[in-house]
Amino acid sequence: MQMAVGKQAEDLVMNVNGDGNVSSIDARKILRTAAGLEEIP
Ligand SMILES: [Ca+2]
Repeated sequence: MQMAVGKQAEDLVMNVNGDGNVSSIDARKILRTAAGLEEIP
């Protein structure tokens, strides 16, 4: 809930798949990207 109000900038950074919200899918994608398994388009 805090992310929805006070962390908009961080929210956009973490929304790597561009669906408008940050979820475990984004978190997983970030981890995979960091590990070199996947690229952010
Ligand atoms: Ca997302």
